[in-house]
Amino acid sequence: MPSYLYFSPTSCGAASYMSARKAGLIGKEVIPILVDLSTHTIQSGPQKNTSYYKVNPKGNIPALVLEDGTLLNENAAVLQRIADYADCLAPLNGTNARYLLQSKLSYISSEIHSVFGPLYHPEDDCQVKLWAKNQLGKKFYYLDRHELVGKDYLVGDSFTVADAYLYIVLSWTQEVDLDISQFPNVARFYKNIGELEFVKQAREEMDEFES
Ligand SMILES: N[C@@H](CCC(=O)N[C@@H](CS)C(=O)NCC(=O)O)C(=O)O
Repeated sequence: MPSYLYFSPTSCGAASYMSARKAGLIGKEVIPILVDLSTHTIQSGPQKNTSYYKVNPKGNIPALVLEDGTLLNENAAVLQRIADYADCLAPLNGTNARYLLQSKLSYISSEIHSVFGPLYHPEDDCQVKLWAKNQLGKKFYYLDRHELVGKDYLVGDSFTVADAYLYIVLSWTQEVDLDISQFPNVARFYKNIGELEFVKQAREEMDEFES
């Protein structure tokens, strides 16, 4: 039995799709299902045109409905579940490197991803937006000076689900007019991940899903 990944192409759920593509899981262990986040409606598969809230009462993406029907959500957990279907996207469970991966996933989720929220809400106060941009600047500075110095990946020397997650949240900087060129290691990381063949392939597939 496969699991079902609910995603949309530009949301954080795209990190799960990219990771599943990298590991060759798409269409096998992982069946992707497109969701329109503006209406919370499922856009593909047998549940097409039904409310996404019936699958995930939180209404957010990503969600992974596992083989036994269990609903798993929150990026940090979903990404690790996907990694564990393969053996190339995360260090082994129980190792220090795996705990390090969990710490990076939590950092991206709580310190970076969540701060983008106000920047996507036109009705939010300018002061709040300014605060969000300042906060993100501080986080990118930290990544630039500490996490990504001379490194291509966040954990170890190969691509993990943490890289997929960071890549997707960095892609939002263009949409909210945040310049990352002042953080050269962050900008290099974003460019290099974007040039990986499976990332390009995943992006094309996700866009085709939409049309
Ligand atoms: N805490 C959640 C946040 C997920 C989240 O914010 N997803 C956004 C897309 S990037 C979403 O689905 N927004 C629409 C909504 O919440 O209704 C996680 O880490 O997975």
